[in-house]
Amino acid sequence: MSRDKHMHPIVFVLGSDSDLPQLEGGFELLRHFEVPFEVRILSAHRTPHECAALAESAEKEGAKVLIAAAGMAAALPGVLAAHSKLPVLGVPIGGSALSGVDALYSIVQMPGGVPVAATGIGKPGAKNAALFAVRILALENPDLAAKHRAWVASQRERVLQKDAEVQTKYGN
Ligand code: RP5
Repeated sequence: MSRDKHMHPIVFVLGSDSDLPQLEGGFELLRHFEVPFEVRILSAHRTPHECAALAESAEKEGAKVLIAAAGMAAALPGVLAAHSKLPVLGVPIGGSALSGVDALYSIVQMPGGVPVAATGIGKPGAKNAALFAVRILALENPDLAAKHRAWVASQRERVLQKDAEVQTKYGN
């Protein structure tokens, strides 16, 4: 049986299962958009060969975007980008002695020629990585683009509702 096209379009790779709680918001958004995704735990330092193998096979197996989340000396996004031509989004994980700034600096300081798009640290970064991936997929998926537009509109409505509530409460 051919092994082509058996990965979901979005593949999360986490450096450790201890990173999972910071990614949940991103998973939730992709469930909302009904975009299939999968989650792997592979470390650039602890499982370097498996990381390279996943990145090298991801494109031909159907993945479109790799989201790599890692903390501390966060080499994972860069290693995946070095072994794949897919777009790689890097999410720095917080909670280290340096509060995730270590991971942020590791992820944004890629040498020229090996691109990784870095998000903010932790939970907001995970949500934005998911939304960024949705935007990439929506370029060639009008239904997903429409769902994304509706989600942006609902976000606007939520803020305007809060604005109306505080204006009432504080008698503006
Ligand atoms: C990184 O080291 C992982 O992404 C994680 O954020 C951090 C600590 O990993 P554990 O020691 O909790 O497995 O590679």
